[in-house]
Amino acid sequence: MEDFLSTLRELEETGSAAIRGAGDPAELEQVRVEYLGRKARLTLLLRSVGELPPERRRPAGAEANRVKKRLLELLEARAAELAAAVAEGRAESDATLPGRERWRGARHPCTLVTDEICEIFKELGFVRARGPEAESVWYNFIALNTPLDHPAVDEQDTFYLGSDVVLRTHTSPVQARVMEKWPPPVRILVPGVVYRRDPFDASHAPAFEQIEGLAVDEGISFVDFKASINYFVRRFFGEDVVTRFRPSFFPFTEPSAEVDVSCTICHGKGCSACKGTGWIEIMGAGMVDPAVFDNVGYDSERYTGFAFGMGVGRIAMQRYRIPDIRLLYESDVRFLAQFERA
Ligand code: 2U9
Repeated sequence: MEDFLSTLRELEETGSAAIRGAGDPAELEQVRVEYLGRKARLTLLLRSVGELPPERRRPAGAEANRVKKRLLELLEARAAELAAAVAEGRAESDATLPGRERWRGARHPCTLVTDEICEIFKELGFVRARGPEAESVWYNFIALNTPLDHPAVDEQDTFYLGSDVVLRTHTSPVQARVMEKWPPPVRILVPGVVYRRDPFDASHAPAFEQIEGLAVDEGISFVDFKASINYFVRRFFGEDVVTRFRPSFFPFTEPSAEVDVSCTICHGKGCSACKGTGWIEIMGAGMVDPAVFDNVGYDSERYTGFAFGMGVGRIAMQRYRIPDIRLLYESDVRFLAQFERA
């Protein structure tokens, strides 16, 4: 009996020390097999209780079961400790394994671009404005010097929610609403989703994000317009990037321009990204047409201003070399996590 009890004590001591000393789950499993496995000394000892003299069986069996229960409890506690250490990355690890990446969130590439553009124009005194996506025909077209028989309406005469309510085809109605409500000077940026009856293909989406800007004051000239756009281009694309203004037409600006920047990939030499031209179109812009000022109640003899508009998705595609605009709207979480640096 003494032998039996002293062996039990020894197993309890060495077993609990081995459990405490196990450094990882695999080591702990070895200890479990050694002390509590089918061929472990404790297991054999328990099995041999029946061979003891009858009066010793009950106390010997009780003690052996106590030791077994204690070792099992210690084992369970140590397993939980080791699992927590692995989860927290504290466990001694195999140095050849790749590191565990931290779970990290990210902004959508369109949000990143919108925020960055707003930050740059903030330095020039612009604030963000917002307005409704369901818009009246007046604000979406007519106030912006685009009567309904104007050819520009055809390509934007799109999603009607009623005879006078259209899903806005640009964010420009917000500028008209702001001017109606507030006297000059005004410097606003208007980001937001707009809707057009476009196909959903590699370079078009029927709902897409735009950002537009408007500055109105006494004495704003074409020089202020070009200088402001140049400032933005150099801050956004890089100091060495060159801007080109090409004459164009929009109903709400006169004169109007398409703004190109020298290709950021080939630096103007010509490559597949710029289709060999050395230039990439980034926005439309111009001096606000006086007729628009008249429509919103601004004195068009006294005030002048400039306006511009960009497709945020297109800018994001260039910045991050995204080949297909649909990737921006499919919300594949593996794609979305890639663009924001920690
Ligand atoms: C007011 C007066 C003028 C906003 C402007 C553009 C030129 C333009 C397009 C760029 C790509 C839309 O997303 S896009 O398809 N926009 O080319 N937008 S000037 O001019 C305004 C706006 C409001 C009251």
